[in-house]
Amino acid sequence: MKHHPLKVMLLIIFLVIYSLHCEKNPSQSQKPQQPPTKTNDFLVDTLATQETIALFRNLQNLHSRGFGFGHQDDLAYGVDWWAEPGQSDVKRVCGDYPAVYGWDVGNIGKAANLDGVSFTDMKGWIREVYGRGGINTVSMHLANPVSGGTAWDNSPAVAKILPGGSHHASYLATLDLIAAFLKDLKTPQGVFIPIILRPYHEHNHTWSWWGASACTVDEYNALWRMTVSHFRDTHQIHHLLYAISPQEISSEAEYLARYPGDRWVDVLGLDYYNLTTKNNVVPLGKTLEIISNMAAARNKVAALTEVGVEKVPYADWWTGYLLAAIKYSTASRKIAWALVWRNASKSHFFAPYPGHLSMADFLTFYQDPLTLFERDLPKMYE
Ligand code: BMA
Repeated sequence: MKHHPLKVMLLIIFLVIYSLHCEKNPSQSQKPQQPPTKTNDFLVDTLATQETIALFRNLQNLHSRGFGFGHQDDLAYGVDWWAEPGQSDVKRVCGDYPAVYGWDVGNIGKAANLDGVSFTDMKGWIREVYGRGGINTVSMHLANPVSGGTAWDNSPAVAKILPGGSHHASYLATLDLIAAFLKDLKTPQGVFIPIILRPYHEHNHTWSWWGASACTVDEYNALWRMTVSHFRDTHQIHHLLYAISPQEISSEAEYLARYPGDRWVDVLGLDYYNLTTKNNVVPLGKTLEIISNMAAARNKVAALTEVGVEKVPYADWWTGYLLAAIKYSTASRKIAWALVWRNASKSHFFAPYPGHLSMADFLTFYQDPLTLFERDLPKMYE
C-alpha cells in the first residue's frame, strides 16, 4: 500500500506534538502514582520495610533470651591490626563476633570517616554483618556545619541549619550524602539492610554542636525531626529505626527534657561512661530500669547504646561492673543491647584484646546466659 507523503508528514507532526504534550503532563501517559502502602503503625516510619519491622519486634523480644553485646568499628580495626578480613578483637578473645556493630558517618563525603574507616569498606562490613544475622547501628559525629570544625566544636550551629537558616541548604546537602550511603546498604538481592540510626547523641551534655549549651530544646527537637523527615520523606528511606541516646541521666523527666516526641523515636538509648567505680553499678542499674520501663510503656526498645571505660583498667569490669548493673533488676535486664566503644590503640580501647587483663573476666561474661553474641541471636530480620 502506498502512503500519501502529506499524510505521513501529518502523522509525524501529530506524534511529535503528542509526545511533547505527554512529557509535560506525565499523568497523560503514565498511571497515577499509588500512595505508598502503610506497613505498620508503631514505628517512626509507617512505611518501614518488613525486615526493619522484624528487627524492631525481635529487639523488643530479645530480653527473653538476654541482651546483645555490641562493639564500635569491630570489624574495621583493633589493637595492633587494621582492616583485616574476618578480624575482630572480640572474636580473637572469645571466639564469636559481637551481636551489634556500631559505625559512624562523621566526615561523610570524604573517602574515610573521622576515625579513618573507608566508607566503601564500611558498607562491605555492614553487608557482611547482615549476612551473618548481626545488627548494625550508625552514629553521626558530623563536623560543625557552620564553623567547619569537628563534632566537638560546640559553637552554635543548629539555629542556622534549620529551615530559613543561612546554612540550611548546605546542611541538607550533607544529609543527602548520608542518604546516599544508606541507600547503598543493600544485599545482592536488593533487600535494604535495616540500620539503627543514632543521630545527635549525648545531646544533654555540652561537648558537641548539637549539645545542651549550643542549642535550645526547641532547636534540638526541630533538628531531630528535620533529619528524620529528610531521610524518611524526602529520600523515601524506609530501612531505619531511630535511636535517641542522652548520656548519664537519672530520671524520666531528665530523659524527656530534650526529646523530639514518641512519634520520632523508636529506641530509647542511654550512653554511660561513669562505670569507673562499683558505686555506680546501682545508679546505672536504676537508669536502665527507668529507660526500660519507659520503653515498655511506649512500645519502644531500650538499649545501652554506649558504655565502657577506656582501657578497661579493672580485671572484673565485665561481670563485676557491667553485668552487675544490667542484672540490677528484672526491668534493667530488659535492654536489647549494650555497646562498647572502639579499639583504636593500646591507649584508647573499650573491648578486650588477647592478653588484656580483663580477658578472663570477659570470657566469664561471654559464657553468662544473659549475654548474646552473634551466634546466640535468633533470626532478627524475619
Ligand atoms: C570518641 C573517640 C574519638 C573518636 C570518636 C568518634 O569517643 O573514640 O577518638 O573520633 O569517638 O568515633
